[in-house]
Amino acid sequence: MKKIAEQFQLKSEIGTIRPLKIGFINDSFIVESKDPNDEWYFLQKINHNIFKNVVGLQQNISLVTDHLRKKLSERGVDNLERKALQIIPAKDGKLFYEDTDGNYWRIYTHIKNTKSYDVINPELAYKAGVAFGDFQTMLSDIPHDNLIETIPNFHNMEFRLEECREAVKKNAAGRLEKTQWMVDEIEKRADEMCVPERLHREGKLPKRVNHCDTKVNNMLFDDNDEPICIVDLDTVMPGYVLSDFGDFMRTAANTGAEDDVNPENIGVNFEIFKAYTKGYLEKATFLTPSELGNLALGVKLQSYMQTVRFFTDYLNGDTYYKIQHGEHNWQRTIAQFELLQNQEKNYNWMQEVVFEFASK
Ligand code: GN1
Ligand code: MG
Repeated sequence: MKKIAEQFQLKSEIGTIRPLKIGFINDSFIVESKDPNDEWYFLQKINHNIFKNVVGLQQNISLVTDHLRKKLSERGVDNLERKALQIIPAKDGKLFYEDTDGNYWRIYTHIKNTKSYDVINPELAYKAGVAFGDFQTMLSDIPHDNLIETIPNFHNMEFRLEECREAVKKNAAGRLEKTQWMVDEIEKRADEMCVPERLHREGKLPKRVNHCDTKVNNMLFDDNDEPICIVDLDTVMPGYVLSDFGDFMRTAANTGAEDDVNPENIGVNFEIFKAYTKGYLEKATFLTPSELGNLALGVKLQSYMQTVRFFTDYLNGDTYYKIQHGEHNWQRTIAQFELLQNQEKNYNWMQEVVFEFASK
Protein backbone atom coordinates (compact mmCIF):
# COMPACT_ATOMS: atom_id res chain seq x y z
CA MET A 1 0.00 0.00 0.00
CA LYS A 2 2.91 2.33 0.79
CA LYS A 3 4.16 1.82 -2.77
CA ILE A 4 0.83 3.08 -4.07
CA ALA A 5 0.78 6.14 -1.81
CA GLU A 6 4.30 6.98 -2.91
CA GLN A 7 3.08 7.48 -6.47
CA PHE A 8 1.40 10.75 -5.46
CA GLN A 9 2.77 14.23 -4.79
CA LEU A 10 2.54 14.02 -1.00
CA LYS A 11 4.02 16.66 1.28
CA SER A 12 4.29 14.41 4.34
CA GLU A 13 6.43 11.40 4.99
CA ILE A 14 4.17 8.33 4.95
CA GLY A 15 3.41 6.63 8.30
CA THR A 16 0.79 3.99 9.06
CA ILE A 17 -1.79 3.17 6.39
CA ARG A 18 -5.06 1.72 7.66
CA PRO A 19 -8.23 0.57 5.91
CA LEU A 20 -11.53 2.37 6.55
CA LYS A 21 -14.81 0.50 6.36
CA ILE A 22 -17.00 3.01 4.56
CA GLY A 23 -19.20 2.84 1.49
CA PHE A 24 -20.31 -0.12 -0.58
CA ILE A 25 -18.29 0.68 -3.68
CA ASN A 26 -14.66 1.84 -3.35
CA ASP A 27 -11.92 0.63 -0.97
CA SER A 28 -10.70 3.40 1.34
CA PHE A 29 -7.60 3.91 3.50
CA ILE A 30 -6.22 6.59 5.80
CA VAL A 31 -2.57 7.42 5.18
CA GLU A 32 -1.12 8.86 8.37
CA SER A 33 2.07 10.91 8.34
CA LYS A 34 5.23 9.92 10.24
CA ASP A 35 5.02 13.13 12.20
CA PRO A 36 1.38 13.12 13.35
CA ASN A 37 1.14 16.89 12.96
CA ASP A 38 1.79 16.78 9.23
CA GLU A 39 -0.85 16.34 6.56
CA TRP A 40 -2.70 13.01 6.41
CA TYR A 41 -4.30 11.58 3.29
CA PHE A 42 -7.37 9.66 2.18
CA LEU A 43 -6.45 6.96 -0.33
CA GLN A 44 -9.04 5.13 -2.42
CA LYS A 45 -9.00 2.27 -4.85
CA ILE A 46 -11.63 3.33 -7.37
CA ASN A 47 -14.10 0.61 -8.29
CA HIS A 48 -13.28 0.53 -11.94
CA ASN A 49 -16.05 -1.96 -12.80
CA ILE A 50 -18.55 0.66 -11.71
CA PHE A 51 -16.74 3.86 -12.67
CA LYS A 52 -15.63 2.87 -16.14
CA ASN A 53 -14.37 6.30 -17.17
CA VAL A 54 -11.83 7.11 -14.46
CA VAL A 55 -10.35 10.03 -16.38
CA GLY A 56 -13.80 11.61 -16.65
CA LEU A 57 -14.61 10.76 -13.03
CA GLN A 58 -11.53 12.49 -11.67
CA GLN A 59 -11.98 15.40 -14.04
CA ASN A 60 -15.55 15.86 -12.71
CA ILE A 61 -14.40 15.88 -9.10
CA SER A 62 -11.61 18.28 -9.90
CA LEU A 63 -13.99 20.70 -11.67
CA VAL A 64 -16.53 20.50 -8.87
CA THR A 65 -14.06 20.98 -6.01
CA ASP A 66 -12.31 23.87 -7.81
CA HIS A 67 -15.68 25.50 -8.37
CA LEU A 68 -16.63 25.09 -4.70
CA ARG A 69 -13.30 26.55 -3.58
CA LYS A 70 -13.81 29.54 -5.87
CA LYS A 71 -17.29 30.17 -4.50
CA LEU A 72 -16.17 29.81 -0.90
CA SER A 73 -13.19 32.08 -1.33
CA GLU A 74 -15.40 34.74 -2.97
CA ARG A 75 -17.41 34.68 0.24
CA GLY A 76 -14.26 35.15 2.27
CA VAL A 77 -14.46 31.70 3.88
CA ASP A 78 -11.18 30.63 5.48
CA ASN A 79 -9.58 27.19 5.94
CA LEU A 80 -10.63 26.22 2.44
CA GLU A 81 -8.59 23.03 2.67
CA ARG A 82 -11.16 21.79 5.19
CA LYS A 83 -14.23 22.93 3.26
CA ALA A 84 -13.78 21.24 -0.12
CA LEU A 85 -12.03 18.02 -1.04
CA GLN A 86 -8.56 18.47 -2.52
CA ILE A 87 -7.30 15.92 -5.02
CA ILE A 88 -3.55 15.31 -4.87
CA PRO A 89 -2.16 14.52 -8.33
CA ALA A 90 0.13 11.61 -9.01
CA LYS A 91 3.80 12.26 -9.70
CA ASP A 92 3.09 12.27 -13.44
CA GLY A 93 0.49 15.01 -12.93
CA LYS A 94 -2.54 12.77 -13.54
CA LEU A 95 -5.46 12.92 -11.12
CA PHE A 96 -5.16 9.16 -10.44
CA TYR A 97 -2.58 6.40 -10.56
CA GLU A 98 -2.97 3.13 -12.46
CA ASP A 99 -1.01 0.28 -10.90
CA THR A 100 0.51 -2.65 -12.77
CA ASP A 101 -2.59 -4.80 -12.08
CA GLY A 102 -4.83 -2.23 -13.79
CA ASN A 103 -6.30 -0.88 -10.53
CA TYR A 104 -6.99 2.85 -10.31
CA TRP A 105 -6.10 4.84 -7.19
CA ARG A 106 -6.61 8.41 -6.03
CA ILE A 107 -5.63 10.48 -3.02
CA TYR A 108 -7.25 13.41 -1.27
CA THR A 109 -5.92 15.48 1.61
CA HIS A 110 -7.49 14.01 4.76
CA ILE A 111 -9.64 16.48 6.67
CA LYS A 112 -8.60 15.92 10.28
CA ASN A 113 -10.83 16.18 13.35
CA THR A 114 -14.08 15.49 11.57
CA LYS A 115 -16.74 12.82 11.94
CA SER A 116 -19.71 11.53 10.03
CA TYR A 117 -22.97 10.20 11.41
CA ASP A 118 -25.16 7.29 10.36
CA VAL A 119 -27.82 8.47 12.78
CA ILE A 120 -28.40 12.15 13.50
CA ASN A 121 -30.64 14.40 15.58
CA PRO A 122 -32.93 17.19 14.30
CA GLU A 123 -30.40 19.90 15.07
CA LEU A 124 -27.80 18.24 12.86
CA ALA A 125 -30.42 17.49 10.21
CA TYR A 126 -31.28 21.18 10.02
CA LYS A 127 -27.60 22.05 9.55
CA ALA A 128 -27.22 19.30 6.97
CA GLY A 129 -30.22 20.69 5.06
CA VAL A 130 -28.62 24.13 4.98
CA ALA A 131 -25.32 22.61 3.84
CA PHE A 132 -26.78 20.46 1.04
CA GLY A 133 -28.98 23.34 -0.12
CA ASP A 134 -25.93 25.56 -0.21
CA PHE A 135 -23.93 22.89 -2.04
CA GLN A 136 -26.53 22.75 -4.81
CA THR A 137 -26.69 26.53 -4.95
CA MET A 138 -22.91 26.84 -5.29
CA LEU A 139 -22.89 24.29 -8.10
CA SER A 140 -25.87 25.81 -9.89
CA ASP A 141 -23.70 27.84 -12.28
CA ILE A 142 -21.01 25.27 -13.07
CA PRO A 143 -21.01 24.75 -16.83
CA HIS A 144 -23.05 21.57 -17.32
CA ASP A 145 -21.37 20.43 -20.48
CA ASN A 146 -18.06 20.03 -18.71
CA LEU A 147 -19.45 17.33 -16.41
CA ILE A 148 -19.92 13.75 -17.52
CA GLU A 149 -22.39 11.26 -16.09
CA THR A 150 -19.86 9.17 -14.16
CA ILE A 151 -22.39 6.33 -14.17
CA PRO A 152 -24.70 6.79 -17.14
CA ASN A 153 -28.41 6.94 -16.19
CA PHE A 154 -27.46 6.68 -12.53
CA HIS A 155 -30.71 8.00 -11.02
CA ASN A 156 -32.88 7.35 -14.06
CA MET A 157 -35.76 5.24 -12.76
CA GLU A 158 -36.81 4.02 -16.18
CA PHE A 159 -33.32 2.68 -16.74
CA ARG A 160 -33.17 1.08 -13.27
CA LEU A 161 -36.46 -0.67 -13.98
CA GLU A 162 -35.11 -1.96 -17.28
CA GLU A 163 -32.10 -3.38 -15.43
CA CYS A 164 -34.39 -5.00 -12.90
CA ARG A 165 -36.63 -6.53 -15.59
CA GLU A 166 -33.54 -7.87 -17.31
CA ALA A 167 -32.39 -9.44 -14.02
CA VAL A 168 -35.85 -10.99 -13.54
CA LYS A 169 -35.70 -12.46 -17.04
CA LYS A 170 -32.23 -13.92 -16.52
CA ASN A 171 -32.78 -15.05 -12.94
CA ALA A 172 -29.02 -15.65 -12.89
CA ALA A 173 -28.79 -16.69 -9.24
CA GLY A 174 -32.04 -18.69 -9.21
CA ARG A 175 -33.53 -16.41 -6.57
CA LEU A 176 -36.71 -15.41 -8.33
CA GLU A 177 -39.14 -18.02 -7.08
CA LYS A 178 -39.20 -16.91 -3.47
CA THR A 179 -39.00 -13.20 -4.35
CA GLN A 180 -41.64 -12.97 -7.08
CA TRP A 181 -43.87 -10.96 -4.75
CA MET A 182 -41.26 -8.19 -4.75
CA VAL A 183 -41.36 -8.03 -8.55
CA ASP A 184 -45.11 -7.49 -8.30
CA GLU A 185 -44.74 -4.74 -5.68
CA ILE A 186 -42.14 -3.01 -7.84
CA GLU A 187 -44.24 -3.19 -11.01
CA LYS A 188 -47.30 -1.85 -9.21
CA ARG A 189 -45.47 1.40 -8.54
CA ALA A 190 -43.41 1.65 -11.72
CA ASP A 191 -45.60 4.23 -13.48
CA GLU A 192 -45.73 6.64 -10.58
CA MET A 193 -42.00 6.40 -9.98
CA CYS A 194 -41.16 7.28 -13.58
CA VAL A 195 -43.10 10.56 -13.37
CA PRO A 196 -39.90 12.70 -13.01
CA GLU A 197 -38.45 11.27 -16.23
CA ARG A 198 -41.69 12.03 -18.06
CA LEU A 199 -41.90 15.55 -16.62
CA HIS A 200 -38.34 16.15 -17.75
CA ARG A 201 -39.13 15.04 -21.30
CA GLU A 202 -42.09 17.41 -21.32
CA GLY A 203 -39.79 20.25 -20.29
CA LYS A 204 -41.44 20.55 -16.86
CA LEU A 205 -38.62 19.38 -14.58
CA PRO A 206 -35.07 20.70 -15.02
CA LYS A 207 -31.80 18.87 -14.42
CA ARG A 208 -29.24 20.53 -12.19
CA VAL A 209 -25.88 19.51 -10.86
CA ASN A 210 -26.60 17.19 -7.97
CA HIS A 211 -24.57 15.16 -5.51
CA CYS A 212 -26.53 11.95 -6.24
CA ASP A 213 -25.38 10.21 -3.06
CA THR A 214 -26.62 12.46 -0.25
CA LYS A 215 -26.47 9.70 2.32
CA VAL A 216 -26.36 11.24 5.76
CA ASN A 217 -22.84 9.90 6.31
CA ASN A 218 -21.45 11.73 3.30
CA MET A 219 -21.29 14.95 5.30
CA LEU A 220 -18.37 15.67 7.60
CA PHE A 221 -18.98 17.57 10.84
CA ASP A 222 -16.32 19.19 13.02
CA ASP A 223 -15.86 18.81 16.79
CA ASN A 224 -18.51 21.47 17.37
CA ASP A 225 -20.95 19.58 15.16
CA GLU A 226 -20.81 22.16 12.39
CA PRO A 227 -20.96 20.77 8.83
CA ILE A 228 -17.50 21.12 7.33
CA CYS A 229 -17.42 19.38 4.01
CA ILE A 230 -19.52 17.23 1.70
CA VAL A 231 -17.64 14.16 0.54
CA ASP A 232 -18.02 11.20 -1.81
CA LEU A 233 -18.26 13.24 -4.98
CA ASP A 234 -18.08 10.31 -7.40
CA THR A 235 -21.63 10.76 -8.54
CA VAL A 236 -21.89 14.54 -8.78
CA MET A 237 -23.68 14.93 -12.10
CA PRO A 238 -26.78 16.45 -13.65
CA GLY A 239 -30.01 15.13 -12.12
CA TYR A 240 -33.24 16.15 -10.41
CA VAL A 241 -33.00 17.96 -7.06
CA LEU A 242 -35.69 15.62 -5.73
CA SER A 243 -33.10 12.84 -5.86
CA ASP A 244 -30.76 14.56 -3.45
CA PHE A 245 -33.59 15.60 -1.15
CA GLY A 246 -34.95 12.06 -1.24
CA ASP A 247 -31.69 10.27 -0.62
CA PHE A 248 -30.98 12.26 2.50
CA MET A 249 -34.45 11.45 3.85
CA ARG A 250 -34.03 7.80 2.87
CA THR A 251 -30.94 7.52 5.04
CA ALA A 252 -31.45 10.11 7.80
CA ALA A 253 -35.22 10.25 8.27
CA ASN A 254 -35.58 6.51 8.82
CA THR A 255 -36.08 5.36 12.41
CA GLY A 256 -34.33 2.11 11.45
CA ALA A 257 -31.20 1.18 9.54
CA GLU A 258 -30.86 0.91 5.78
CA ASP A 259 -30.68 -2.88 6.12
CA ASP A 260 -32.68 -3.26 9.35
CA VAL A 261 -33.80 -6.84 9.94
CA ASN A 262 -36.60 -5.71 12.20
CA PRO A 263 -39.44 -4.03 10.26
CA GLU A 264 -40.77 -2.60 13.53
CA ASN A 265 -37.72 -0.38 13.70
CA ILE A 266 -38.38 1.17 10.32
CA GLY A 267 -40.47 4.30 9.85
CA VAL A 268 -40.35 7.98 8.94
CA ASN A 269 -38.50 10.06 11.50
CA PHE A 270 -40.79 13.09 11.49
CA GLU A 271 -38.56 15.46 13.43
CA ILE A 272 -35.59 14.80 11.17
CA PHE A 273 -37.80 15.21 8.13
CA LYS A 274 -39.04 18.61 9.28
CA ALA A 275 -35.63 19.86 10.36
CA TYR A 276 -33.90 18.92 7.12
CA THR A 277 -36.70 20.35 4.98
CA LYS A 278 -36.51 23.63 6.89
CA GLY A 279 -32.74 23.93 6.45
CA TYR A 280 -32.76 22.82 2.83
CA LEU A 281 -35.53 25.19 1.74
CA GLU A 282 -33.89 28.14 3.48
CA LYS A 283 -30.96 27.77 1.07
CA ALA A 284 -32.47 26.20 -2.04
CA THR A 285 -34.42 29.26 -3.02
CA PHE A 286 -33.92 28.59 -6.72
CA LEU A 287 -36.47 25.76 -6.92
CA THR A 288 -39.32 25.98 -9.43
CA PRO A 289 -42.89 25.13 -8.33
CA SER A 290 -42.63 21.79 -10.10
CA GLU A 291 -39.40 20.93 -8.29
CA LEU A 292 -40.96 21.87 -4.95
CA GLY A 293 -44.11 19.94 -5.70
CA ASN A 294 -42.08 16.80 -6.39
CA LEU A 295 -39.71 16.81 -3.41
CA ALA A 296 -41.92 14.49 -1.38
CA LEU A 297 -42.25 12.20 -4.37
CA GLY A 298 -38.43 12.22 -4.49
CA VAL A 299 -38.38 10.77 -0.98
CA LYS A 300 -40.54 7.82 -2.01
CA LEU A 301 -38.62 7.55 -5.25
CA GLN A 302 -35.22 7.16 -3.61
CA SER A 303 -36.46 4.41 -1.30
CA TYR A 304 -38.12 2.75 -4.26
CA MET A 305 -35.02 3.10 -6.44
CA GLN A 306 -32.86 1.63 -3.71
CA THR A 307 -35.34 -1.24 -3.27
CA VAL A 308 -35.07 -1.90 -7.01
CA ARG A 309 -31.27 -1.58 -7.08
CA PHE A 310 -30.63 -3.86 -4.10
CA PHE A 311 -33.16 -6.34 -5.47
CA THR A 312 -31.61 -6.30 -8.95
CA ASP A 313 -28.20 -7.00 -7.43
CA TYR A 314 -29.68 -9.83 -5.38
CA LEU A 315 -31.23 -11.40 -8.48
CA ASN A 316 -27.95 -10.99 -10.37
CA GLY A 317 -26.07 -12.86 -7.63
CA ASP A 318 -24.51 -9.89 -5.79
CA THR A 319 -22.25 -8.45 -8.45
CA TYR A 320 -22.50 -4.73 -7.56
CA TYR A 321 -22.69 -3.88 -3.85
CA LYS A 322 -20.30 -5.08 -1.19
CA ILE A 323 -22.22 -7.46 1.07
CA GLN A 324 -21.62 -8.83 4.55
CA HIS A 325 -23.49 -12.11 4.06
CA GLY A 326 -25.24 -14.04 1.30
CA GLU A 327 -28.72 -12.64 1.95
CA HIS A 328 -27.60 -9.07 2.60
CA ASN A 329 -29.00 -7.58 -0.60
CA TRP A 330 -32.35 -9.23 0.07
CA GLN A 331 -32.31 -7.93 3.65
CA ARG A 332 -31.60 -4.44 2.27
CA THR A 333 -34.36 -4.81 -0.31
CA ILE A 334 -36.96 -5.70 2.31
CA ALA A 335 -35.84 -2.92 4.65
CA GLN A 336 -35.98 -0.29 1.90
CA PHE A 337 -39.38 -1.56 0.79
CA GLU A 338 -40.65 -1.30 4.35
CA LEU A 339 -39.40 2.29 4.49
CA LEU A 340 -41.12 3.03 1.19
CA GLN A 341 -44.44 1.77 2.54
CA ASN A 342 -44.08 3.99 5.58
CA GLN A 343 -43.35 6.96 3.36
CA GLU A 344 -46.38 6.14 1.24
CA LYS A 345 -48.57 6.26 4.34
CA ASN A 346 -47.11 9.65 5.23
CA TYR A 347 -46.95 11.13 1.76
CA ASN A 348 -49.57 13.84 2.37
CA TRP A 349 -47.86 14.82 5.58
CA MET A 350 -44.50 15.08 3.78
CA GLN A 351 -46.08 17.28 1.11
CA GLU A 352 -47.55 19.57 3.76
CA VAL A 353 -44.19 19.96 5.47
CA VAL A 354 -42.53 20.89 2.18
CA PHE A 355 -45.20 23.49 1.41
CA GLU A 356 -45.13 24.85 4.94
CA PHE A 357 -41.40 25.60 4.76
CA ALA A 358 -41.46 26.63 1.11
CA SER A 359 -43.91 29.39 1.89
CA LYS A 360 -41.71 30.86 4.63
C1 GN1 B 1 -23.64 3.32 -2.74
O1 GN1 B 1 -20.82 5.22 -2.00
P1 GN1 B 1 -21.81 4.48 -1.19
O2 GN1 B 1 -21.40 3.11 -0.90
O3 GN1 B 1 -22.20 5.26 0.00
C2 GN1 B 1 -24.23 3.72 -4.09
C3 GN1 B 1 -25.40 4.66 -3.90
C4 GN1 B 1 -26.44 3.97 -3.05
C5 GN1 B 1 -25.82 3.53 -1.74
C6 GN1 B 1 -26.80 2.73 -0.93
C7 GN1 B 1 -21.89 4.58 -6.90
O4 GN1 B 1 -23.13 4.44 -2.09
O5 GN1 B 1 -25.95 5.00 -5.13
O6 GN1 B 1 -27.49 4.82 -2.81
O7 GN1 B 1 -24.66 2.73 -1.95
N1 GN1 B 1 -23.18 4.34 -4.91
C8 GN1 B 1 -23.00 3.93 -6.17
O8 GN1 B 1 -26.48 2.83 0.40
O9 GN1 B 1 -23.69 3.08 -6.70
MG1 MG C 1 -20.52 6.68 -2.99
